[in-house]
Amino acid sequence: MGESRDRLSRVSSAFRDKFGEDPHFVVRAPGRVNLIGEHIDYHGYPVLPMAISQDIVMAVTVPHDAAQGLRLCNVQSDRYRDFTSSLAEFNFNHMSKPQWHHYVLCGLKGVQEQLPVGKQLRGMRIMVDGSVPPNAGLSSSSALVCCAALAAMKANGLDIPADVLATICAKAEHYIGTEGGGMDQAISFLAQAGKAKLIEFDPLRSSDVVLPEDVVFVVANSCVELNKAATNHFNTRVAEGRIAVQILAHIHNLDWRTIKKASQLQKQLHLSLGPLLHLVDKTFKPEPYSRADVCASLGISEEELQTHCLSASTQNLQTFELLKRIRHVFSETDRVKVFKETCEIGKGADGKHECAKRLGVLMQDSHISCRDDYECSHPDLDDLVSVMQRSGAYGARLTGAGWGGCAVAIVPKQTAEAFLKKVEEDYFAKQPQRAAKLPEALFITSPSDGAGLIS
Ligand code: ADP
Ligand code: NG1
Repeated sequence: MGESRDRLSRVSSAFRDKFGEDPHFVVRAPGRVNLIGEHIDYHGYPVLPMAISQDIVMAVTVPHDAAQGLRLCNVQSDRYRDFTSSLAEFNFNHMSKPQWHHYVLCGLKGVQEQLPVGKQLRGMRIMVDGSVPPNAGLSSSSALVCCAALAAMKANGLDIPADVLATICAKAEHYIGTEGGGMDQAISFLAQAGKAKLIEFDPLRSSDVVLPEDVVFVVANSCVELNKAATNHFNTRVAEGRIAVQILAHIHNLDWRTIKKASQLQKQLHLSLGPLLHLVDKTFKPEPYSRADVCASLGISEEELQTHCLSASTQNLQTFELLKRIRHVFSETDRVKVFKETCEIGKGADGKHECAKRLGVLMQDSHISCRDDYECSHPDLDDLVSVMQRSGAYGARLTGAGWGGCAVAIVPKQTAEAFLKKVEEDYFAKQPQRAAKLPEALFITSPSDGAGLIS
């Protein structure tokens, strides 16, 4: 509570220093930690995140002069430079590496698209203050997009329901170029203090997941940063998954050109996850597929491969891992299902320890699948997960997109302090640049509230 008051007063005072007036309102949107269900939201499958207390806050005024555009500033002005723009058009060109203001523009454009044709967003002065570690898998980017959308909604007197805003923001963040799912924006808007959520898609909905009382979740940053929009790793995985789904659809005489997600395929095949996994093992060879292999499997030309299977950023891929990627998608989906069921059974049961142990095993298996099948880990992150496991966690796994960033561990409450000390010694103290990032890089987290107006 004290901390959020400090943040409010910090952003308000930075706003006054910059613009010489008080902000009209302050909004916040939280980051998240995903407990389980990685890289499956864009296949339409449920995920199980919770919001964290780290967030993006924006202090905002709406000038009377309608001609005023956007003036965007950041408390960390040395890292995130001031940006000024008209709101008549949104420029996402030249984004080989997106700048921070592009994420804000995504949120604004998402709301702009809700206005009647010809109507423009009102100008805004915005001061941003963020506490979500950037490029760490805790969704700082979506917190920024969601916070900007919320600011635009308030500034324009609109009243858009949280689930609609979440969908708007998920779509708008695609302007950055990463073809993510909707998990981050959904939990940022739909989170409730004290509750982890099962987020389901098509249509978007959320339900509470009661976590065991005698555990805590600990987040640790591997201190390896990756800006996912600056590499092609993420979209390559999306393309590989899509192609695997399309080949399975083609083999079963479905209209494969209209099927893009594993969940669509599953619905049309009427199969449960076990038989689907069996089918995957039977269908795909372990070696990477060449473009010619994919064309032959689908009975299409190179041109059709480009139109029906590849996105703008994946047109030039030469090889595709299909078996491992789609095996991860189905096995991870199954783990989410079992995780949720285990939490339900664990509620009020005597075997609480057993429940936490089972959740730990699922998290551990999820990490192995991300590391070996989805290949979205990093050696330092693997090391951190092993350290967490050895330090007394029931289980640990990378969280978020991966290739660096954070791990999350489920830890007995009683031994949490000893756990933190051991992880500090065995991971952070080993390298000065890691030690310098403490305490922000290692913390116990509990589910925080979703995005909203805070002043
Ligand atoms: P994440 O896993 O944190 O979402 P991304 O690579 O998707 O990582 O996005 C991180 C980007 O979000 C940063 O490079 C930066 O452009 C932007 N960002 C994050 N936090 C802030 C902040 N406090 N202020 C301004 N921009 C931020
Ligand atoms: P982060 O960790 O914020 O980069 C990304 C995607 C999610 C999801 C996860 C992997 C975006 C905005 N977010 O999250 O939708 O696919 O990776 O589970 O693209």
